[in-house]
Amino acid sequence: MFNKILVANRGEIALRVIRAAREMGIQSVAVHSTADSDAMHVRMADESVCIGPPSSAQSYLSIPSIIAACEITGAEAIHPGYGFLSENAGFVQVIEDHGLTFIGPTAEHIRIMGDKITAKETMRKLGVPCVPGSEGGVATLEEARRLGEEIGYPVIIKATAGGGGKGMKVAGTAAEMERAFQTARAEGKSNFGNDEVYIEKYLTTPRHIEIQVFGDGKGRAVHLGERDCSLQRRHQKVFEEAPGPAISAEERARIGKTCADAMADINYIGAGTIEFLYENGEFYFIEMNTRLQVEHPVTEGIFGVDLVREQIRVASGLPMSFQQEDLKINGHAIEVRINAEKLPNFRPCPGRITQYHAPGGLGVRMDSALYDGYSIPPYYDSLIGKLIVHGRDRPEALARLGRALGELIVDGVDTTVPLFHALLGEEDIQTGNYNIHWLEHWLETNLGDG
Ligand code: MV4
Repeated sequence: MFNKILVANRGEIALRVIRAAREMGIQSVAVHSTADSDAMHVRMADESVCIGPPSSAQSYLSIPSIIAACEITGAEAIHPGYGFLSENAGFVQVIEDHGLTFIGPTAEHIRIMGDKITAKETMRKLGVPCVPGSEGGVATLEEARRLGEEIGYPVIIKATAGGGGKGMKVAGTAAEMERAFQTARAEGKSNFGNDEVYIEKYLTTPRHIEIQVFGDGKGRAVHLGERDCSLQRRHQKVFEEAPGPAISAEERARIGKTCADAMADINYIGAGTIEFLYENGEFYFIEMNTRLQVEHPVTEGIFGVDLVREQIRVASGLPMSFQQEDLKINGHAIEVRINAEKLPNFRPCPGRITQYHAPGGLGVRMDSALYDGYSIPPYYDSLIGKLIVHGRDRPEALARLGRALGELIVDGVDTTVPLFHALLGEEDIQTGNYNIHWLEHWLETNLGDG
């Protein structure tokens, strides 16, 4: 096992990794920008290194600075958290070239899943059900038109390098194909330097269901069920739960085994998430994320396992501490993302926290790097906390969420907390009756957002 690891991230996820390391008797090194000298992750780590000015490009994304911080402190491994360098195959390569260990998947797996055409082709060959569509890339408008007729409208054109909804255009009819095809290509080129696109049947009212997988890199892999992350605004998740309210135990076991077997086949190592659209009882693969996700705590809640601890274990060469038979779901968990944003337009709202009080009690987990008097810098993501509740069943978790939100105090900045109070009053939220379009529709109707 490692003696010391470096955490190449900030905020709540940096604390999450430092906490796992401490429980394992591993020393932690924080890195930070000059804007984060007073940040909680710097205070909580055993050591810290300033790696650059405020801009992410010159600090949390600066590979040479992070490698230098490892060399200065003697850290043997790097945990990337989520975002920043977590899915950067070149970073993994540099880490290995310096004799260090990346706590995450191989550069090759990151590369395969980072290109969506390659990811889909790989998953299809592994027996994972995919959205009907083109086999590989579509190079010409003529081919796109032919496929539109073959698949049947509506179709969606996606940039292979796309992300966050960029480089994705729906063509509802043949008449809309030219514009959708050219726009998706142009967005792929300008945002990701890659104009390759592919085409899929457009599913009109699916849920976003993602399967948590975990591998040891040696041909063993398990699944930890699904999360329903359908409640999103502009491709940002705001509310996530596990298990999914629409997924049966039989469906879970079946798609879960398909995913676990696929990961075993490719010797996947560490945590991964296989994203599906779910409609009319069918799962359709769309993408795989080769990292620990923001919403991993809901899975930890219902399975009672520490995913970061497992990541560190397998990265050091140890086996996973559980097998599939050991993984049993207990109750229900819900996460809400608390952002420093002003409603109704979700405008980022950095500033000084004059008072912070975290909720507590049975079944309540608050992952946050806030403290009284902390100033949220304007340079980074507006996520300031995640409130995760666990109950014996979904109604109990919902009631607990309402109770915990009532205890939470974040003064000095606007937050998304009022949104969650309002959502808890909605019958569709109470019954789990929602899909990927529900929240945007609700926001438009109730806040005039959009
Ligand atoms: C789709 C889709 C419908 N049909 N693919 C959005 C971002 C990217 N991760 C995939 N996305 C979608 N792909 C097909 N074939 C609808 C979406 C989509 C979406 C997916 C998940 C959660 C929220 C969403 C909001 C709008 C569109």
